[in-house]
Amino acid sequence: MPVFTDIQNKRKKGPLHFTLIDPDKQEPAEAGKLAKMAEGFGSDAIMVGGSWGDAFGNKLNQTITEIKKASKLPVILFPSSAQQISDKADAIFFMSLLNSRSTQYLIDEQAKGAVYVRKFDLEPLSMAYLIFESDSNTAAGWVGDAKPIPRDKPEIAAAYSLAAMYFGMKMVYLEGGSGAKLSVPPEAIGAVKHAVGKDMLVIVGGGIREPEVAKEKVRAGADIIVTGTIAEENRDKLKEIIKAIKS
Ligand code: 1GP
Repeated sequence: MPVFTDIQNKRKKGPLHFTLIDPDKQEPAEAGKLAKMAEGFGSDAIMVGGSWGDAFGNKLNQTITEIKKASKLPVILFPSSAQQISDKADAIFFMSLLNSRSTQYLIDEQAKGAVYVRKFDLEPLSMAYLIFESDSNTAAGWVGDAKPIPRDKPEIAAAYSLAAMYFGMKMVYLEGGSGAKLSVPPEAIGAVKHAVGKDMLVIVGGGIREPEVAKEKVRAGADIIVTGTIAEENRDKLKEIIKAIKS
């Protein structure tokens, strides 16, 4: 079954949780263990990527291979450049950082990567990526040359999401930045969901460390919650977060 169909089917039953694994943060075997644990806790997919460090080539391939050995969950690439494409994955977030100031992250890396998406027969999941203002500039914001969405301007997030919908994108990822102290505000999530309705899946990630915070994002309108750092820091917390999203 195509990964997008699987996601849509699962979403009909309730909000989803995706686990982000950065190949730079652990050895491939450990990534496999992490994926198995997340699957056991009820996570719905594994995203693989990172905006900084060793997240491409052999390390990327071996990490995905170990994840696939350890779990049955779909593996979706979450690339920060055309270098982060692997034939071992099932699908790829084919994403454009819509609030980047650089054509590199709007379309140039995508053009380079498109050739490999076809060659490797990866399923492209068309997605808008929006980076929010946080307590400090995050790695994703710095690398992606983003003009962060102001936290107190939900209407700007809604307008970009609407534009993405008119471009035909199927998902919008509201990014607080990995490890950020401040996550995406519920007002922005609500404004985006109100703008795009059922035509787009709203994904929210970055700085989510507590079950109540994850639940607050779901109540605001998030279809999918992404966590990365918490699985490295506190595995019990990951279990509680997934439980809160699904309850
Ligand atoms: C980063 O949104 C993801 O792209 C996950 O962030 O590592 O803070 O959970 P965390």
